[in-house]
Amino acid sequence: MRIGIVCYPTFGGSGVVATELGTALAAEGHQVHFISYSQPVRIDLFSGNIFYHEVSVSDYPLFDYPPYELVLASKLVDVVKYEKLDLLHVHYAIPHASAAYLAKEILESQGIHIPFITTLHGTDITIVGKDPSFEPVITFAINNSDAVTAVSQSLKDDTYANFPNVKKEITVIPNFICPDDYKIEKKLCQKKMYAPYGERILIHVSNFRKVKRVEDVLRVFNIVKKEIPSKLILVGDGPERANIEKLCRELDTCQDIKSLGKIINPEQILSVADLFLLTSETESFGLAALEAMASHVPVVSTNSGGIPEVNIHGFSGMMSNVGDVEDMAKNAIHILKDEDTLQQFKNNAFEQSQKFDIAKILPMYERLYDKVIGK
Ligand code: GMT
Repeated sequence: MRIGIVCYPTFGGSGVVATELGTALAAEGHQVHFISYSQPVRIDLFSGNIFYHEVSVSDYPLFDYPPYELVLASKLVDVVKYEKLDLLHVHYAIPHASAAYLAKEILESQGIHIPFITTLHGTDITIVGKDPSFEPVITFAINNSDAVTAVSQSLKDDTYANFPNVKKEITVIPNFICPDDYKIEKKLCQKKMYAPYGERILIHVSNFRKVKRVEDVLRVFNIVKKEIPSKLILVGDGPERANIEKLCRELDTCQDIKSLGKIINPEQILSVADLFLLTSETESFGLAALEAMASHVPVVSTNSGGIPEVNIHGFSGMMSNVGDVEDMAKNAIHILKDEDTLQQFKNNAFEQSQKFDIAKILPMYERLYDKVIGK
């Protein structure tokens, strides 16, 4: 099959999922064409079946807001026609779904039929999508997709709740991990570098947006480290970074926190961690938590959105209400307090992550592709 994948190229979860999915499809023998405004960080163009088409946005002075959606639609028309694609799979509704719809209509007028699938990832529905000014376009694009998927049951429910005029059937296809990526050697010397006296290592990976409540990560850590000698590693970057630096000074915890910035493949650093903290206000799935679990790292998280579909309370980690830093710290201390408990949680976290093995998830997408192209 010849598949066009439209995604954001950034470090965010939807771009990672799209990239890993495309890579796995290419390994199965499909021809995969990524279409984005910059090359997605994790794609391997040497693998043979993977192609990349860049959308270049014109900076003509008249455009205060460059018309990305229109340029993307034109690019889709071009790539579908000349690469003879069988279908388009767009990740993140805004503006990818409406651009795909426009491309589909243009191609239809030229006698070319191209079905498109929209995968909803989270903030396109829960945060950005709730802005009423987007509602009619998102509703229309979802209803007119040939198929729609959501990465969790919670996101599917949120879509129907936030967009009452969405009538389209939504299929839940959860996010996944590629287990081979996590078969890496634990480097003891690296662990010692971050925790020279055998302290526990807590970790948080995100894009440091408000929705992640990274300040709660610091507050939880501040309580934990008073009970258990520990260090905190922060991976990622984003708009909240300056506030976080300010807070670590206020709490006087900077000497125990290491900020690593953006890392393309976080598996290596996850492999030295003992506990992952995910304090988000809302999270449609929580791919970062799943990646931690695949690295044998249990998760202390909030219980919002789709997180309970990934993190099982008392098994792979523990959950608390959003903002309840005392409870999250209590849970972290419970998991970290002794070797046996920690080892049990680590084993369970890994076991839970294997439910999301790409080998189980990929066929769900392939079946959907067959269905929309009428195989
Ligand atoms: O987490 C973000 O803010 C980025 C966002 C994205 O689209 O890149 O992540 C969303 O999609 C991920 C992949 O499906 C999910 O694992 C994240 O839970 C989801 N983020 C939110 O819902 C806040």
